[in-house]
Amino acid sequence: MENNERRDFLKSSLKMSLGVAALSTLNVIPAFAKDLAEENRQAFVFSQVKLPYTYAALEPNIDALTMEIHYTKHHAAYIKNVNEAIQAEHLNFKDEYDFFSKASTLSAKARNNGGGAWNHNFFWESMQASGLTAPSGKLKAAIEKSFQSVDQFKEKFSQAALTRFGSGWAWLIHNNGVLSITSTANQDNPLMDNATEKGTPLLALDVWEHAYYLKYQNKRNEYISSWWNTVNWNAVNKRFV
Ligand code: MN3
Repeated sequence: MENNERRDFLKSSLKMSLGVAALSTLNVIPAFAKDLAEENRQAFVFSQVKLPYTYAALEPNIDALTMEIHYTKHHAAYIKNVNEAIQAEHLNFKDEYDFFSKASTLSAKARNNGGGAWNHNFFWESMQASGLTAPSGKLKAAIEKSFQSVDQFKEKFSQAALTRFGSGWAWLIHNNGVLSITSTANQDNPLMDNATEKGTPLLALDVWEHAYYLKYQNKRNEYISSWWNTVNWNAVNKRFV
């Protein structure tokens, strides 16, 4: 080894050993690893809730085959696709509220599938096989204040669901305790920053044809009136805090 080579070798060996020593004794984490740790800690992904009843539990209002296809095919696909988008696009949100508050910045894939993922979780948990059959307490009072009566509220909500053109959702929402009814197209929801009417969702109805066509075909009105028999009013009461 010539002198110059030997000097370079010693220099680089010294650098390497100093580097390793610094890492091991001072617990210094390289910047790239720190960024990665930060990303892993914060990355939010959607998950599918366990269906709180069997596929047949909502019969005859919603048939078992529709429930099974809706949950295992449609909803599962939204979950898979939004999580693919989150990974591919390096999206880094704290939670679903953070995700939807930036909906206007999202790709169509992230926005549509994120909406589909969240809306269906909310929808499954808005229904029940048996239990409380009407709103009560604070929610009942707020409904009567905004819509005069529970019946009038149901009528207005049904109209919003019936008149939503094409595919979408009807919603009962509140803003600081004040209730209103709105509807959204596609898989949009009232948590999105660019929603026509924003608010905290209390109740949702899926009026995509996949939600009712096997049993009701083109009779969306019959689906809507039967669906009221499945509403989990205890869950809706609890959401209104
Ligand atoms: Mn659906």
